Amino acid sequence: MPENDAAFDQEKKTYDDAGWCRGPQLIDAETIGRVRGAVDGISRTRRPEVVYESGTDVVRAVHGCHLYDDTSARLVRFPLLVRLAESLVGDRVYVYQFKVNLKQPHDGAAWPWHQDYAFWKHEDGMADDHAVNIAVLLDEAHEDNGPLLVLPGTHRLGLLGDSDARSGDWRRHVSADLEYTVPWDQAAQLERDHGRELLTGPAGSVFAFHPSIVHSSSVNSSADRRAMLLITYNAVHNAVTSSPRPGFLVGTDIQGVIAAEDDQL
Ligand SMILES: O=C(O)CCC(=O)C(=O)O
Repeated sequence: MPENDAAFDQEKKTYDDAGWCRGPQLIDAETIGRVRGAVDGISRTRRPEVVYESGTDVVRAVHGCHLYDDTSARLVRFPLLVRLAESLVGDRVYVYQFKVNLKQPHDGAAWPWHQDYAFWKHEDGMADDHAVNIAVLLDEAHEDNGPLLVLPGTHRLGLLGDSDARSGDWRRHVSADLEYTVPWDQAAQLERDHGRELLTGPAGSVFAFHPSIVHSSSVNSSADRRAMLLITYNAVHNAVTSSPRPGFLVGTDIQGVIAAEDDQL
């Protein structure tokens, strides 16, 4: 068990109850600037980890950056992020996924209603939803640039929706045409029952959200990019030891991450 559980007591209480929480502090502008620079560089390269909006050359996301980029590799050991993740899952953690969803001005497409754990269970055989998504805003997220929208409390409902139709195509796990979704009418009812929260805030904001929470995000209808970096930390006791999906989508180094001594990138 991590040593510092008590430091995040309030976040853990909110997270257990609502399925999401805000981190206790912002990451400073210089650090965010460095990460943004690294991500911008990666997004200009042609490599399998860079995914485009369907039928365009608009970059939708970059994946697995911690495996080939030093700044991203240091970020996954950032003490605030590792300790928050350890506290929320109650175990040591390793990096299961790393991605940055860029949601470009005007062209950034939506994410339909879904639960992340549906992908991880059905595609990778993850035993339980004992993982956590830590989101770091690299740009401000506001109402018009497609912020993440979560339905509080829905992480306790188990997996919803249909899991029969499997394409075996990992692109359908990262595109606007998602493989496992929660039907819109069911999501609309859940929204009436549970309410909704938009994860908005300045660049440097940190959020955590649960693998089973129902969430979505709309198109970017503004002139402002909305880059959101997501590190999924999985509990070491819940490690996925083999998956048919590429290594940049499913982490294979299942040793627990050791938090850095300080928060210098
Ligand atoms: O970037 C977003 O707005 C949504 C991301 C998301 O839901 C996901 O990556 O599972």
